Amino acid sequence: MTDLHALQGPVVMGILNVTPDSFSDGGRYADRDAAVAHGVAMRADGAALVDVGGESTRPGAARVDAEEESRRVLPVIRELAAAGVLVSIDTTRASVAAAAIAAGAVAVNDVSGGLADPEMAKVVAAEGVPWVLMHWRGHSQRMQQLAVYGDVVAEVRAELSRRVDDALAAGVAADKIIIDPGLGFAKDAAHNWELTRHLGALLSLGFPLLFASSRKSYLGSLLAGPDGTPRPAGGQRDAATVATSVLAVAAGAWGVRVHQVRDTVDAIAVWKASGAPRLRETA
Ligand code: PMM
Repeated sequence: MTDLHALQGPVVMGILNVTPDSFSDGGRYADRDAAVAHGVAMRADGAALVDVGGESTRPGAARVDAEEESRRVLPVIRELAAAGVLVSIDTTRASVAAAAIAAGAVAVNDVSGGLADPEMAKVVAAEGVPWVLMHWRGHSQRMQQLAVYGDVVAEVRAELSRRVDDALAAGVAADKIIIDPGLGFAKDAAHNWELTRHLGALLSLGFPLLFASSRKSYLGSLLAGPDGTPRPAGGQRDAATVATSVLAVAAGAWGVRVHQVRDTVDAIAVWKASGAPRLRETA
């Protein structure tokens, strides 16, 4: 099985949402051929992994059923795998993860960190694939109500630590676990920035960390116009995405998850060439 931890880091994961409604690229890659072509292009741009998702997780998004989710992602995963692209499946459902692995996916990216589906840990343990455990407090419809913290860094760290313990107890190997702070998931802009400033506290759990700021709404707020209108998603938050991704890598993140791969790969090349030390080594 692919050893993601052995990939030459920092790893850039390219986002491929095969959904009609994702917040920044919704609809663009709902067509199978367009989706496959985009995945192949992201690999050519330097993505070590392409993260295929069939259910939008934007705040307030309605859920799709497992059949529809599978119908969207499986043909795309099959074709990308056949083209030699390393694919992760972005799902909270064990049945979709299992089908995606059978179709050629080499890793599971679970925004619920195993909470949404009790079967997920069993599938991941049995398949022996890497598993991204993201910090999560509830599905999209209600997640912004759950953005309440006394100390966001300490609470996210403690909740992620519990997700890791549950994964290990279910038989998932420690060297298959990757953690993710889950920017924007039950977090407001101030929470996202606080977590970005304190990635070291999360890295001290001892696992590789994936950082996923790409085109998120807190960057739209940061870049709001003079009248306070947030900068729209699409390509207009990509420079801010690159900047936050490089900050994360410099702080010790193992990888970053982005829509626009090439600029992030270029920026990481600059960071590497500069010889600037990592503030903390990746676990
Ligand atoms: N964010 C989205 C979807 N999947 N997966 C991980 N591991 N971390 C994230 O922060 C994350 C994710 C949000 O939607 P998008 O696919 O449009 O970025």
